[in-house]
Amino acid sequence: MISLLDYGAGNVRSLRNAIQALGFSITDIEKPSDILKAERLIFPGVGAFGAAMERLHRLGYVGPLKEYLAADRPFLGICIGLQSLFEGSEECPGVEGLGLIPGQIRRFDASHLSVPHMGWNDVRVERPSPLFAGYAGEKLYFVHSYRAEPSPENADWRLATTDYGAPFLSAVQRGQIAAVQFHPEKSGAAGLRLLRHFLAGDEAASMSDVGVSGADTRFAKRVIACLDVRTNDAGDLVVTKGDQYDVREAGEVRNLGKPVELAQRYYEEGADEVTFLNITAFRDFPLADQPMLEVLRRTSERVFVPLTIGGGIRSFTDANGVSYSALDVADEYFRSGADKVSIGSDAVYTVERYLERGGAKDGSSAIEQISEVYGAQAVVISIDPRRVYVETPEATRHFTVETATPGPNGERYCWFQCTVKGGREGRDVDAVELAKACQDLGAGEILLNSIDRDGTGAGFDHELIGAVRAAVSIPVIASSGAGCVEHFAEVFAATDVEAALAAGIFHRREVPIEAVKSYLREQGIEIRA
Ligand code: 1PR
Repeated sequence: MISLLDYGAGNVRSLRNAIQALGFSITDIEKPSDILKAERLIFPGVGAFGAAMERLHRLGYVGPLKEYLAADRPFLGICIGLQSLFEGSEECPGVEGLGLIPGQIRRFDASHLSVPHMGWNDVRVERPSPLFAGYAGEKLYFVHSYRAEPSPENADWRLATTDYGAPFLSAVQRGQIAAVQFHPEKSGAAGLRLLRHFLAGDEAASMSDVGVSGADTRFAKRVIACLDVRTNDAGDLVVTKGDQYDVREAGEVRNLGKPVELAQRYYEEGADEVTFLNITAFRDFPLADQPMLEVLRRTSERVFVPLTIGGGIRSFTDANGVSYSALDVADEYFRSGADKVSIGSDAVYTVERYLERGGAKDGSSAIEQISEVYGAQAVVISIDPRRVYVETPEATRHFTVETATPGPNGERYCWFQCTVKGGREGRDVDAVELAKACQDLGAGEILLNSIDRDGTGAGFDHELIGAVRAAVSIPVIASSGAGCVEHFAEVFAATDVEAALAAGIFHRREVPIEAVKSYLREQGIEIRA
């Protein structure tokens, strides 16, 4: 029997799904005394260090947890579950950790790294451990802004390290207590294998089968499959695909398949993440959209890489006059299996107000509220920009680029106008200022579309992507326009984005995900195999 220390802050649905998919059942820790009764305890810490420790204290869990750990009983910490074993964290100065491992958790240096460290990286296993039995050096999925550095004081805990700027502890273990900074539940087959070792209590795994990996660890570029989902005229929820955001052909909504089946296919074909965009959610109340939530639930039971969902994340008052906050909507998406939520139109309105206030935060936005509870890494901003051409940079207050593809009247400059409602309405905000403002408000990643390139197969808009990439330190996903494998290598080389996303070429089976990955590998670009 596996006991799960879910203290009710954040999203552990993915972990529950993974444990159940591996055939184990879970008991929830509901009161302090349950901790000492546990046979095997998993602590999937989520959100911020301070909030996690504060909850543990409030629930009376700290004492029993320390006793459980002091007795060297089977324990697996994940992410904040690893960090909480230390004495404290720069994330919340003054808040005490469990203090089992000496030292402090510190933030990655965002002056020369994208932070959060979000994506697939190698793990250098430094000594044999049954946890890593059979580990063949596969990349594992990380998402965090703070990390523990290896030091002489924690040397006896050090199990694995990973490089991101400098080495950090990606796994620790002493006796029966282990913790990992990556997310095994989101790390595909390799992560599930590791999780199974802990769940099954494979302490006796044959030492000849214990993997110790090589010297270098390398962070991978991500390849993401995107599914635009909406209800067609027959009332079925379908994956569709626009041509510059127009999803109708001969009056009908294009139907490119069933959302759950397609998502599962992409997982099996090697997608590093899967994104669903509920493209008409701006019209309807998303919590009434039960089929979409059901799609998410079913997908998360069989897809073990990160899942993002966007569309309709905003506050809302329903027909009965009951008000829901954007956080309520996001809660429901997370409960249904999302690992990240993506905010489109609402981010544009938020930034308009933020700019009116002269760039001051007031805590009222969906971005701030969701990132406060779930962490910055759970909040993606989906930007839907369209080019606006001008003769000179002085012709607009917006950030312009000199473009290699001049406008219809030969204009040599353009800016990138943010739109809302699926591209239907342009606003007086540009993509660069939007990205910067959203980063300041607490977003953890930018999904950068281009209405001009969407569905054209003409390649990514490097001018747009380069401008946004240079303006923020959070990860950026290039989107719109992928037509062949070369386009992925080109966008990674030209803009240094962390991820590239495509839809049409995958749905129509024109370019399989494996082909993209093998081409990137041939070009010397690091990817997850
Ligand atoms: O505004 O918070 O409700 O979110 C709505 C979300 O739905 C936004 O993320 C917005 O991008 C998306 N959306 C709205 N309308 C459309 C449409 O197509 N009519 N889809 C739409 C945007 C863009 C992509 C697409 C890439 C790659 N889809 O993500 O997948 O352009 O396509 P390609 O590889 O085929 O070129 P809110």
